[in-house]
Amino acid sequence: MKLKQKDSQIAKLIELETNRQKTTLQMIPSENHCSLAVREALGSILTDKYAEGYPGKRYYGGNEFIDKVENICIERAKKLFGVEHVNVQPHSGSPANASVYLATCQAGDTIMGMALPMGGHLTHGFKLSFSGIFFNAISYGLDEKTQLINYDEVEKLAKEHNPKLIWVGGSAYSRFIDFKKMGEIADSVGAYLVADIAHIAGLVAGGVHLSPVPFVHIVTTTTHKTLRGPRGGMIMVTKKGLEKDMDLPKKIDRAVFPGLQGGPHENSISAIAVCLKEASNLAFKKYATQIVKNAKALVEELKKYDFNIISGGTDNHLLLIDLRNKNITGAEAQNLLESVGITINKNSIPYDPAPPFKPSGIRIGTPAVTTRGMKEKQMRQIAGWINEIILNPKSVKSVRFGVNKLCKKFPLPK
Ligand code: DSN
Repeated sequence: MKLKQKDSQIAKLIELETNRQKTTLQMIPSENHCSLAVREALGSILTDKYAEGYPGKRYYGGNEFIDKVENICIERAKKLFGVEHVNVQPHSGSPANASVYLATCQAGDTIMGMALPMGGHLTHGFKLSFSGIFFNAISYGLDEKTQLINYDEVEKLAKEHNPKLIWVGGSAYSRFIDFKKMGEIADSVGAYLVADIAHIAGLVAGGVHLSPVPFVHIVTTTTHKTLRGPRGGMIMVTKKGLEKDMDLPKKIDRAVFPGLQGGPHENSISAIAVCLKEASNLAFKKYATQIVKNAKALVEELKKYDFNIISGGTDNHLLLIDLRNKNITGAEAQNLLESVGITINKNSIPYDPAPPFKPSGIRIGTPAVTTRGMKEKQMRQIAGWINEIILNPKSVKSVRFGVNKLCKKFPLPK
């Protein structure tokens, strides 16, 4: 109400975006709908407070309650993921990963990560990211035939290049990750192993994906994807991490502040605390289980329409489709699907012959539609619409009508 009076232009755009989210299906795998409780904490007066430093050791006065909030958030994260130390201050995933580099590496060191076009992340050594600019980044990829991580190649590259740090995790990898195998490889060359679980954090918390915690030294994550919190990031140190380097918690904390960031966003941290509480409930386990069931149902139905699913399936919340047999680019499919209210994103496929801006694939995820309460039946319906609109772009009106009806039946969470 206040916003409408003070800034009608922004109020109107927020209203339009709210309506867009209500009336369309959000199927970008890295997106979700957080609860009103999370949003209430995020929009709270905590946004006004400076709190550089850490609980009990701040550079500003007036942090009596802020300290409690941050400590609760840390304790909830430690318990949920079973780790020894957590920093909840990174503003998001990239700053979390940058802080890990700052804590463990020197500029020029060799690092290894999954290549971006194979499903990795920008910060795992991509040439245009700080991680590829300041470090000697070696990329590993997927097996061309199976489209799965090629652990033999990872091992060979690790032995050849002796990296200081190895990343495991990605943004477009739909299969289980063998953290144990990665742990053995990293140990054999004495490297830090860091699991970036931004995409699967909610699945790990919900017990439907193997936790990396016993096998890696550090875990980073965002908090707004499958974990269903506000935008934010966390860095966790495991028992194995402490065994490798007792000072790792101190190094991580110093890297985040004052190394990389100034004041933490305590409103976000309070909202992360709320989401961590939600994620420790039984209902969240059911939610995580349903995300995966829905992704699998989508895969099975799309296969019936002859869609070519990368690696033949999914074990998590996302699927990647190679559209080359459908004679349509990822960009064209993204636009077409958007016109009927299905929001997905174009994506490179492994060994993609097409350029990244016009890739051959699309990436689809089920976290947000599962939050709305949709199940396998609705996934089959959505797969049918995806097929229909790609086969016959003239069917926009009828498909849009169906999507609208479905959205009304499954409103956004309260
Ligand atoms: N941008 C995120 C994603 O969409 O997967 C990764 O950071």
